[in-house]
Amino acid sequence: MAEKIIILGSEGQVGTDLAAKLRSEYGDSNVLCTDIKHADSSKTDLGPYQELNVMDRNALKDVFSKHKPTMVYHLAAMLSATAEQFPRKGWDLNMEGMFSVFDACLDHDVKRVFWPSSIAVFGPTTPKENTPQHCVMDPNTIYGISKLAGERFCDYYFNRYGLDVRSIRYPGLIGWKALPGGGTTDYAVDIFHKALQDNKYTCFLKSDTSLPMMYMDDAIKGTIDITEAPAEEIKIRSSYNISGVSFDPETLANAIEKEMPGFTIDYDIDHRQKIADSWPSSINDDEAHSDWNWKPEFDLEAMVKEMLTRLSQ
Ligand code: AKB
Repeated sequence: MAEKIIILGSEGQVGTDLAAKLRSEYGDSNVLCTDIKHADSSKTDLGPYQELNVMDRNALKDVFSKHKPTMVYHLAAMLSATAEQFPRKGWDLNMEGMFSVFDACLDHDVKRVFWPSSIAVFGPTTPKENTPQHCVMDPNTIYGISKLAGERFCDYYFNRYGLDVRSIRYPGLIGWKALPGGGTTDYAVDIFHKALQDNKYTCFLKSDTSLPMMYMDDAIKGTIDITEAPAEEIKIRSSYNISGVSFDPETLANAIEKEMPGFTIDYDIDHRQKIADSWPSSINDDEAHSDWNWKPEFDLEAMVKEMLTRLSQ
């Protein structure tokens, strides 16, 4: 049977790249993109699109009844920095959105669901370097708390109701097709835009704040690979650590400067520093390697070259 896919939150940073990749693999008409945002014809001309709020259970029911998805990618969420400004709204969207989507999947016999977690599930007393899959997790942001609770519900829905949820803990994601919105790692995308516009960048994190990051192509590959892997390979039913590259703003700025001589960075630290300080600086992803063959392709140099080339086109 042909796969029918629904992406919830398709207008976001991950959704934009994921939609393009899934449509090229499965055909435009087999991938329905949905988002709370109104999309203009530059998006709706690319394939089926529907405005949809994931918290609206009746609307979800209508869309699922009509399109009969076999796979669902649920990406709609509020990221770390915005959720700290609106904690209650962040919690409601991230949790209630997840429940309404998981329940709709159960009601409509959806074969598989992808739900993204984040490195934000870790906290200040988590081992910072090479953070293992299983360790102390004490997130102190509302986003991290909602993601850790969400992971427990992935495991619960799988064991209690048999819902085949797949999940990975995204690090900061760096891509050129869409801007991130409201995250702590957003500087690592913004810096490329400002480098090309002004040849300088003012960073809101300290120069030596090392965080786990990943080029978007690797993240999309990981997302699709885990969702399509045979069920017996998925041994962790909460969420998998995955790792790409780890770097701090100064190292990234140096790598950009190599490609764009004269590029400079300065620093104006804000509230996001506190969030970054509570997260790991690098991630151990041995379980993802051995269970479903995860392997990233982009290192820092390749990513910088690709970002600058794509954005200047
Ligand atoms: C954020 O910064 O909030 C996200 C994330 C690491 O999940 N990019």
